[in-house]
Amino acid sequence: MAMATLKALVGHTSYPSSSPLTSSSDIFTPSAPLCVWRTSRLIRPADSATVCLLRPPAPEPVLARVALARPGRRASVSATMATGVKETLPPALTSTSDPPPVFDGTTRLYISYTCPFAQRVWITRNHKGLQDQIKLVPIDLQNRPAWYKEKVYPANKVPALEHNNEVRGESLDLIKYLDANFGGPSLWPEDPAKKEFAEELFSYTDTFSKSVVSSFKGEGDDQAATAFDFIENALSKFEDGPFFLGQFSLVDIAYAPFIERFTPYLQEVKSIDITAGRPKLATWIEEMNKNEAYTQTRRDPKELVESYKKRFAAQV
Ligand SMILES: N[C@@H](CCC(=O)N[C@@H](CS)C(=O)NCC(=O)O)C(=O)O
Repeated sequence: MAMATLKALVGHTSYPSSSPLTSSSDIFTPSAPLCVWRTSRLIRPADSATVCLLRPPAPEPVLARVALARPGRRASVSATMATGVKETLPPALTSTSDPPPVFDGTTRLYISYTCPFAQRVWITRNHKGLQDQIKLVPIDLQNRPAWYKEKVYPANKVPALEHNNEVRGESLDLIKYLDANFGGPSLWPEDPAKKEFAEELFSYTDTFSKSVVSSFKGEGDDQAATAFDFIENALSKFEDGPFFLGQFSLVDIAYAPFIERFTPYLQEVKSIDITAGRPKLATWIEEMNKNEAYTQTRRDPKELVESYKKRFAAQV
């Protein structure tokens, strides 16, 4: 069961990617306080990064359809929308790209195709069927356009959401914001016990990531094991479904991009199968991999492993 789960995770062949003509990065940082940029004023500044994972240029995905991949032209890739319709993903904007017409009334989600924090908001947008209402604006973080910091989001990070003449940041705040302010299926529970648990699990996300990343840095595997045991226990709390709160919710979205990255790296570099002895986690991964809103945002696990290896392998 555990190996089958891992194969399911590693064996899929179609991933979105940033433009093969550009490079991108992903950087892990803990959550910072809510940032809202109201056309000209930053209300609360974002925190600085403490743990970073810098990704090298993404290789072309195995089955991504690449259009216009000629010198001087930008490439775009396709992904299946939650509705079953293919969404053409725009190329990542670079230092030479013109800015979009910011504050023209369009709702824009600024992401990096490789950023796990941005991926949370991207999944939420997809799951709620907001592809037409929220335009994706991918940014190449390694070759970032200056206008992004100057005109869009002074914290200069992704994700950021431009909506109603404001730009908001912070992935966990943003997924709640999307859920509360846009249509589509609700992803936050009504039940008070589930609500309380959802908040608890939101608060644990940074501890989870830091604990696992500490094992990548050669600080021992105990903390990582404890973190995955916490997840297994959390998945056991509600019996009415395979997800953290029973039914699929923002909590699953908050964890998925990180578990997606940690699973293949731990397997390949440390021969640790995180699902061994954790049947709930194995089932959760299987269920997540059936969710199109998520799978269209997923990265190639080989690429994830390579990028982590570059950063951490020497320290293991
Ligand atoms: N706490 C933030 C973290 C966002 C974050 O660190 N994003 C990274 C990319 S994965 C970023 O934009 N880094 C650019 C930088 O720090 O300059 C969130 O949850 O949204």
